Amino acid sequence: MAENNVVLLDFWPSSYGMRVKIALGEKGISYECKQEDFQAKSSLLLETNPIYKMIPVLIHNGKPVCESLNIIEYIDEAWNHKPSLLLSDPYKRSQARFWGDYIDKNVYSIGKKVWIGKGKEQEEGKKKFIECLKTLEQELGDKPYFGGEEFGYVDVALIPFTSWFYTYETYGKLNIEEECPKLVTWAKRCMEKESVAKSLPHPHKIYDFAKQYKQRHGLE
Ligand SMILES: N[C@@H](CCC(=O)N[C@@H](CS)C(=O)NCC(=O)O)C(=O)O
Repeated sequence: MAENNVVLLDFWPSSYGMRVKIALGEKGISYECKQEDFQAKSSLLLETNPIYKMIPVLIHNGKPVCESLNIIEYIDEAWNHKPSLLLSDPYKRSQARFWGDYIDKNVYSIGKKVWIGKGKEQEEGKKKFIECLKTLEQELGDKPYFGGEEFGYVDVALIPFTSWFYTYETYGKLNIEEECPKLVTWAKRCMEKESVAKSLPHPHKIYDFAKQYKQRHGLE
């Protein structure tokens, strides 16, 4: 399919937006990235994602695609040259979607309790967050990537959250590498890929953002 016009509506600290940038990078697709201001959402965002009014939105030749995991699948199918992000085997595809869904149901919501929560809520969040990472680490096992030998869908889904690890560690007084060494090794392996390195902001930049967010919302 012709590349033509590809626009990404994004907000730079968003792990969901990072997923789309990685997928586009893996396929070598050039695109225009437009940053959104959530206090004054653009008419383009409201028109292209009228249901959720959230980023990321991928606009391909004027047609919007919403929801980051759905966008990754769209990119993989619309630009169906290698590398493939989802494997062709139906069972392996279903497993990858299962883990993508697990990440979506757990990592952000539990992680938020670690960097924003206080007292008991934060302590419970920390425990659950490490449990969640350990579950993912177990699924990774001794494979280089979640799908096996090649970087793919589940890696794209999870790796952006590692740019927030420094923030979780700092606010939650955690040491993720001590708790989940294999997962951290996997993250370092993923960071060797240009598509990932170019799409993830520096963890200190994310921390500064988180700090300002907390100050703005009276959460410090
Ligand atoms: N399930 C969505 C989540 C996207 C999401 O949470 N986007 C946030 C930024 S991280 C957003 O646009 N928030 C704007 C708002 O809540 O008004 C996806 O995977 O794309």
